[in-house]
Amino acid sequence: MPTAIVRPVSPAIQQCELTHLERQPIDFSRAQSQHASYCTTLAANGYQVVELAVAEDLADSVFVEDTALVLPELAIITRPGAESRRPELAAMAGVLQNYRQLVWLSEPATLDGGDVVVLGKTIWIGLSSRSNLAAVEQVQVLTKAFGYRVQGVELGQCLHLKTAVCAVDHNTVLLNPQWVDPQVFAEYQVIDVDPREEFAANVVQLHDGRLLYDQAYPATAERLRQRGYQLILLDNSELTKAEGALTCCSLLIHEAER
Ligand code: CIR
Repeated sequence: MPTAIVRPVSPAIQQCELTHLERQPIDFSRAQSQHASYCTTLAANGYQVVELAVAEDLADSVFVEDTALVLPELAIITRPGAESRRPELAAMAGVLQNYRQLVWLSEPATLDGGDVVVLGKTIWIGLSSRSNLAAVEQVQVLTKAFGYRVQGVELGQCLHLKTAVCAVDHNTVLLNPQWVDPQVFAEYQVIDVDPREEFAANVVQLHDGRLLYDQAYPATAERLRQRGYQLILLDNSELTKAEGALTCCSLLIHEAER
């Protein structure tokens, strides 16, 4: 059974890190209920949902994706670019060691999991304000024996690579050409987001090929449906204000690459 590791929204969420957005009030109880729906949806679609303990003082701890990169062969515990987020790692490592052999990045590497897109044996890493070339080099060394190629990707004015581009199947990406050069992904099929929906590239690929998608982007949702993808829509309005998208809120462990 595939596994989804999640963590409750911290009561400190209002003090989250923000890079490209202005701070807005976040409705905590609404954020909790939207996150609960996210977890219930994963459970209803075949995932064993494993919840880490709430971290009262770690504002961004709901965004578990940033703390690790899980591959079929091993898991890499990241070194998040924002120092405030490094205390999030211990709880994730404690659970992830039950599923994978763990390895750790070290200084000077910084990496947020939101900057990582894996397509087959290629690991794309966004060179964002959070993730650097030293991380590209370390991930390459750690994964070389398993046949991975690791590539850095220049990014425009967005937080993470997964804000700009996500895989929707093993050979297709959904991409915002304002933030990432489509030529970089020329070896894949590319679907552009609707230009009115700049944050619409973030999408969670479920184990059965369906996609968890944010209901705030109906025009891009329609593009995906027309290409034959089945979507499950969710409301993520509150965590969007914390610069978090749907992929950020889980770390999915699939037994084999699709
Ligand atoms: C941060 O700036 O670190 C959080 N407020 C948002 C992190 C979102 N994570 C993700 O996109 N993977």
